[in-house]
Amino acid sequence: HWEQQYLNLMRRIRDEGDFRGDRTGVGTSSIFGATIRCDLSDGQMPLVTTKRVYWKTATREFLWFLTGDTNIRKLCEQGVEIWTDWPLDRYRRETGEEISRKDFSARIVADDEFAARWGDLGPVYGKQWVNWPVYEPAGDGLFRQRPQGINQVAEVVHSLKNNPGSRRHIVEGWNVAELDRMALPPCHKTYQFHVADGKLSGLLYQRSADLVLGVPFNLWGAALFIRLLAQQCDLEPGELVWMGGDVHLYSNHAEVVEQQLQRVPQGAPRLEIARRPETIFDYAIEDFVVHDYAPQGALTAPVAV
Ligand code: DHF
Ligand code: TMP
Repeated sequence: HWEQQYLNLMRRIRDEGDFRGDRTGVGTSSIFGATIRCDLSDGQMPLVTTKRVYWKTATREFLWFLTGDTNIRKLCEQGVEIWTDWPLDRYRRETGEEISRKDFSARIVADDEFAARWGDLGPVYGKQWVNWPVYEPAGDGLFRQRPQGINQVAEVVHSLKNNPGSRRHIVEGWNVAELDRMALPPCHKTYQFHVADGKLSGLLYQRSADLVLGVPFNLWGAALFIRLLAQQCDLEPGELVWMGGDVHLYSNHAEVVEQQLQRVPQGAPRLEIARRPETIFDYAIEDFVVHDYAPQGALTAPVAV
């Protein structure tokens, strides 16, 4: 079962991980290279049951990626604060102002100019997924940016429908030329899809994985991606293969890790998609219903910025 694989990985990193001070200064135990396989048949989803995971928040984040937006404003408007800490950190560093996260988020929502100035994460996931920039020769050795970039998601829908056997169904976030303008270089950087026997499977390669906080969201997002593509392309959901590069546990999550490792996965949550919109870009949060989700108690952990 996929959640047992998740917990086994957690235990292995706790017991055998290599300790290092990391970029954030918090410190992690880490291993390199791991896989989790999740069966998506019959509506099953990799939704962690050994603690409460806010699947609606993760879904709102995913739908936000599909709009191509990279400003946190639309997330804050919906009460989604999972990206607020990075713009907030920059604001505090550059202005020296002591503002609470709540006040910062409220100001992002209320003030257009403030949101434009401080709310953008740079050309992160959404931008690269649906509007990867393209430069073409403009003569005189100059280059000009095409008004519309490449929509990798639309292209994958097209290739899954018209050439399902292809080995090139890929959505890539790692735009080397733009990494330095991103608040964080993409963690869930590469998605590949595969069709066999009428079933759509997907593989996510995640270069860096916060196993406690990020991965439950990333598993959900990747599975959701497969479900949306499958619905749009008249395929059945197959399997999600998650692959992590540097998979780690932050030192300040040790207590939560101990608690979670004492728990046993319970039940098999299923996702129902209530409507089939015209395109993959037309889903709304109301279209998603989760059945049989009775998570164990919430476990909260601080996020390393
Ligand atoms: N940095 C680090 N150090 N770890 C991350 O997982 C991470 N994830 C990012 C951006 N930077 C990151 C984007 N995704 C949470 C979950 C996912 C996420 C960012 C944050 C999080 O804090 N989850 C809490 C609260 C959820 C909520 O606010 O609803 C959780 O308990 O799941
Ligand atoms: P890094 O860029 O130094 O690798 O730091 C990014 C941290 O955020 C790292 O702990 C991995 C974590 N992360 C996830 O696990 N999932 C995500 O979706 C994101 C954005 C970050």
